[in-house]
Amino acid sequence: MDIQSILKSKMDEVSLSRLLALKNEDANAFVARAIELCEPEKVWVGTDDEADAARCRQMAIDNREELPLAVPGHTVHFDSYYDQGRNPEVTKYLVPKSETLDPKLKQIDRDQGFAEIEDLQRGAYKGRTMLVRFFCLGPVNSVFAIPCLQITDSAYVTHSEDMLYRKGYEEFKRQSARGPFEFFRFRHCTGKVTERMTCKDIERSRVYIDYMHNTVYSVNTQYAGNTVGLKKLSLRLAIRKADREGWLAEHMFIMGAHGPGGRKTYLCGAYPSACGKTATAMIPGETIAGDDLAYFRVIDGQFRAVNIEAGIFGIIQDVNAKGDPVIWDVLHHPGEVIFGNVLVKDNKPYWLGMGEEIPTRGMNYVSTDWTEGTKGPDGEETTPSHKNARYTVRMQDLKNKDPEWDNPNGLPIGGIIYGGRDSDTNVPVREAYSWEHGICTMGAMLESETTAATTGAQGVRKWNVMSNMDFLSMSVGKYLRNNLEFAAGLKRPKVFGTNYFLKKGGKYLNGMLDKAVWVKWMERRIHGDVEALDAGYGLIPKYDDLKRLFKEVRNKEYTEKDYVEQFTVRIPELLATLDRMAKIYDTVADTPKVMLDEMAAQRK
Ligand code: SPV
Ligand code: MN
Repeated sequence: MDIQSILKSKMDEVSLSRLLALKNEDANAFVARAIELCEPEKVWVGTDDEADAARCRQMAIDNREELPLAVPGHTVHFDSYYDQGRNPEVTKYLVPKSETLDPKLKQIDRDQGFAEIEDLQRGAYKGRTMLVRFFCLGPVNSVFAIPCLQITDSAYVTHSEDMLYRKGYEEFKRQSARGPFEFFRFRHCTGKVTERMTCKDIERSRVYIDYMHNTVYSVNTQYAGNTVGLKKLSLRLAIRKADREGWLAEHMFIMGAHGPGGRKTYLCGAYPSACGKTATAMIPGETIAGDDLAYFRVIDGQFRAVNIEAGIFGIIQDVNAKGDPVIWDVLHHPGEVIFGNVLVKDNKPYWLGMGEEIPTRGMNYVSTDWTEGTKGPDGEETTPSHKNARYTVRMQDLKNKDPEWDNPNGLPIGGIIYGGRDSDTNVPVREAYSWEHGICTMGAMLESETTAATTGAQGVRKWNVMSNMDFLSMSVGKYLRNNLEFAAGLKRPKVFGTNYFLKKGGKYLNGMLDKAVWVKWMERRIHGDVEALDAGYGLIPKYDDLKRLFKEVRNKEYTEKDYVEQFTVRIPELLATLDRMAKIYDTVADTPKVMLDEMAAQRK
């Protein structure tokens, strides 16, 4: 059958005319192929109309992918017990025979992988409605904008995208009218489900990335990090596109840090999952422009970044009234919120660290009738809410959103932060001597003790370049070189390293909100308001400045003892880090020379 006939066979007049109005043959072909392969009962095409978003949300409720909660607008979604985080084990790049990909990246021969994914997706939409939606990474009508086509049988996926991204149907049309353009495309199939609407065929879960064709296929998956095309699936494609076009795609938040006299300085921050990234972007008193994904471009000679998302898919554990008042508020008032993998009792969501008593019985990621002590299907201990339980909210609903967060030209960036998680090595905050020093010894040497945000063992120290390691779609060396060379000759942001997780005798040395002080210090440093001490591996704050800032920001006495405990330069541990990194970069085929030089200088 030709493409038009395939489309006509499953679409009503409205959907067909919506798709054809785009005048994009590439899009038509991608939709037709999904119909042929996945065999949906029918196909529905959405536009930017709010009614279409509402329809997807209602569909998610009608098919029980989401259950309504007591507060109007709130729903809960459960993922399979085995699909509670990104799954690097089954996420692979499809590599054509003509290319060699860095062996550090999970990969499979393109022909073999493509055949496998087609097999797994064949007939996967039988008896279901195939949803076709258009969204946009970055603001529409902007140099940053990348239109995206999402195909899925999960209304929850499209509902999440409606909350997390800008609509892209009109943008798609606009760009189609100008001639051929690149768009990202995603084909997701939930696969077989249990009566709880959670994935059954976990053994056959796959996420395959075809970067040669700007396409990602995902099957037998439902956790948003594995299914929502525009989130981490798109990041892998964007890193490639950025490489071709001379910009950067980063796993970073963007925040406005407020200084004296009404001054505001934008900071970006890369932190591995569950290392305080969203919490930093949400620091009370500052403004948030984005919490997860940023694209960098040089515009009019300025280093600028944009939040390519329009919402937050945040970790809910430890969100409480005291530490995160803004999110707490959104999570307790009528309005659209999706809770993921929390505990539900009497239609009310509960999670670990919420600062309230949590029921010992309820519905959660393990069972519809979970009780304390219930073991998981794998015999493991379970918790009332999963450690990677999440909330999905819109930027527009946040009281502390930066007024400029949606600026189509992005925001000028004054500082970049690389934040790891270690209990015994790095000081809470330090500043790089130069862009190169920061990229190499803070970004490229970023390590973190693993958390629940990805499947696998927790608490293991893991190397995570710029916190982007899971999403690198090219060699580590090339990615580093792109960062090193970006905005050369221009005024670049200052680079900082943070660590909120130093411990002594098993206890954290810093309070949850001490990060507010480090942010103020970085803001002051960017403008040269305060001096710093040379710690040999970067510049660290002077005691008097911190004492004053702790008083100002936290109304807290900061003693010399606190300072000495936190800012002691731990030379044996730092040398051990360099030893680990020397070993790692020895195995990177294309380590830039600058990286080796910076490591040697650091050791000295
Ligand atoms: C993260 O874990 O970094 C997230 C959530 O932002 S996920 O979509 O799983 O990547
Ligand atoms: Mn993330």
